[in-house]
Amino acid sequence: MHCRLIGIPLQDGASRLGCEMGPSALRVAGIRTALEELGHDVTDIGNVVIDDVSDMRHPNPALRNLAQIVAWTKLLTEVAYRESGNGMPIFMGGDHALSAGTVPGVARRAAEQGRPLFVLWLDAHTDFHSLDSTTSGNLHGLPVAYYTGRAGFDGYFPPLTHKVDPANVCMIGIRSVDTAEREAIRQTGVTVHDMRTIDEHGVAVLLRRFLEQVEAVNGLLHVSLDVDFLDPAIAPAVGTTVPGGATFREAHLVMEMLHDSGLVSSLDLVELNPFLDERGRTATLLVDLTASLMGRTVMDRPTRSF
Ligand code: 5AB
Ligand code: MN
Ligand code: MN
Ligand code: MN
Repeated sequence: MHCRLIGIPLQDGASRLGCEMGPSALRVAGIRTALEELGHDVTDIGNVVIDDVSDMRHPNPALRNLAQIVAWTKLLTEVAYRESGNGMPIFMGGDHALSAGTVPGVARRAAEQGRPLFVLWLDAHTDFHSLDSTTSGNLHGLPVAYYTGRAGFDGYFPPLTHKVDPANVCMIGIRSVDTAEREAIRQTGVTVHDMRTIDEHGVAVLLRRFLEQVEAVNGLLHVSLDVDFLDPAIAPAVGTTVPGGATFREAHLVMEMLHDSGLVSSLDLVELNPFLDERGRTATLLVDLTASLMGRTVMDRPTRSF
């Protein structure tokens, strides 16, 4: 596979500074070598950055860095569209606001290929606020609402040419949902597997069901991995830790099954805040999870097994 590494030093969507160092930490942790060792051919296109922006006003006074995030969204939609035509893009964030650009960009590519796009959202949070409903004002809490076409973004964010059908979005790992998000998400067809559901059924059953759905219609699959999907005990380098997250083996199993499915066409690695890390262990874990997704196994397996 030809992998395209894209650094996105974006931190304006989060309240804590430090995500802009994410791409560097992933490079230092050896993401390129890990992929090359698996036989992939890798191009690192470097970091992309926005130009200076002027202010943008909105009735919600809580909103932070709206003009910046709008500029990132426009830029990243273009970059994601372009790079998804050159191989498999791996978007190295940067905070989760970047998915407001990467997902619409790959959605446009999928539509051109006549294939539906699916999104696997691995996160503690649903990121389903509108510009009006967020009370923190942190725009990394909005991307899913935007790319699925929730109302309230018009006149601020770029008009969506290709929205993702909410029925094609599956969230796993959820354990922190604001009241406004809960109401809004209930009215969509988004599948939300919270941690209790994982405890009761096991992550493999839930993921297999979703992968079968993607495969049945020859879909493309975008995976968005927020560091806070993982339990903070194994992944401390994130500003929004929530206890009770995915374990080391649950996370690797998800990645291994994704690899076996052969369906993944693009990946976000987001919310890594190296300033909060302990000797690079979270960055290293993200690189190892990416390697599992791209084919690293303990033993050869006789058949594919998702
Ligand atoms: B992340 C919260 N819902 O809106 C908000 O880390 C958290 O990209 C958002 O999932 C977390 O501020 C955004 C409380
Ligand atoms: Mn998130
Ligand atoms: Mn999160
Ligand atoms: Mn976060």
